[in-house]
Amino acid sequence: MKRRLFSATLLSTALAFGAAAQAQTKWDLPAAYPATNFHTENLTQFANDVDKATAGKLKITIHANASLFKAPEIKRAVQGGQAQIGEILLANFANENPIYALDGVPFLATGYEDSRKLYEASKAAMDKLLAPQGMKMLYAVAWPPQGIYSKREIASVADLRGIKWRAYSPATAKIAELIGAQAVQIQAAELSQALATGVVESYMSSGSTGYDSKTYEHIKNFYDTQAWLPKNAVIVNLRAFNALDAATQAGVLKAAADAEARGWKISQEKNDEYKRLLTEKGMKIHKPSAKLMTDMQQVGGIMLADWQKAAGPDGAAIIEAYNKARAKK
Ligand code: PCA
Repeated sequence: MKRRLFSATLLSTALAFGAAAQAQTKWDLPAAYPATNFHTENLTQFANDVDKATAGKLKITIHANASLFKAPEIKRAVQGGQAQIGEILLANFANENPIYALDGVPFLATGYEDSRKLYEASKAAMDKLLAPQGMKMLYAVAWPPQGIYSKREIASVADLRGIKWRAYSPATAKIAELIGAQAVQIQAAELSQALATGVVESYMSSGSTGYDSKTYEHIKNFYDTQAWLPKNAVIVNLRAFNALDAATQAGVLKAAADAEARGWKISQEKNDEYKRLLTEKGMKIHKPSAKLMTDMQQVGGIMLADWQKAAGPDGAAIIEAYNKARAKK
C-alpha cells in the first residue's frame, strides 16, 4: 500500500514538472494584409522561427488580412492586450504623433538604402513613443516604393483633379487634398471590393498592393514615381513580452532581427518582380513625365515643411541624423 502511494506521488510530481517544462504560451498576431503578401509570409516565417527557437514554448498564430482587427485598430489591440503582438503600418498613426508619418513624406527617402537610413534615424524616437504605451517594436520592413495607379493616363497632377482617390493613411489623404483629388480612406483588405464597385479611380501604393488587390482588373496605368517607402512594424505588448522567460525572449528577439533582415531583402527583390507581374496582367508601367515628377516633388516639399513644423526639435534631430547618414555613403 505504502509503495503504491509513493509511486503515485512520484508520478504526479513528474507530471507537474513535465507540464511546467512544456507550458506553452500562445500569442495572437493580427496583420492587415493577405496571407500571400510578402510581409505576411515573412511573419509566418518569423512565427516558425520563434516556435523552433523556443522548442514550441511560444506559439504565434497569425491572423492575416485584417481578419481579427482592422488595420487602424491593431495598435490599440496590442496596447490593450487583446492581442499580444501585431503588425501595423506606421503611417496609419500619423495623427497620434508626427514621428509615425515620417516614412510617408513623399521624396524624403525614395530608395531602399535611404529608407533604411531614415528608419535607423527614427527608431529610437519610435521606441520612446511606444514604451509609455506599454509596447515595443520588434522589427520593421519597408514596402516597395510608392507609385500612382490611375484609370486615366496622366501627364501632370492637373490630370488627377477631381478624381476618386483611395487613401490608406493621413499622408495619402493629404496628397489628394494638395492635388485636388477626392480622397476616400480604404484599407488594403477592402481595396479589391472598392475597385470593383468603382469607388476608386486612382491611388498611390506599391506594386505589391496593386498585385495583391488585382488592381490590374480595373486600372491599367501605374506611374513609377518611387515617391516613398512606408514601413510595416511588428509591435509587442510589454507585459506579454516580459512574462516570457529569458531564453524565450532571446528567441523572439533573434527571430525578429532575422525577419527584419530578410524582409528588407525580399521587399527589394520583389519590387521589380511585382512590376513584371503587373505588366503580365496587362498593366502599363509608365516612367512618369518630368512635369508629373516636379508636380509631385512640390507636393513632397509642402508635406516635408508641414512635417517639420509638426515634429519640432525631435523631428529636426531625426532629419539631421538622416542627412548625416546619407552624406556618409
Ligand atoms: N501597400 C499598403 C500600404 C503601402 C503599400 O505599399 C496599402 O496600399 O495599403
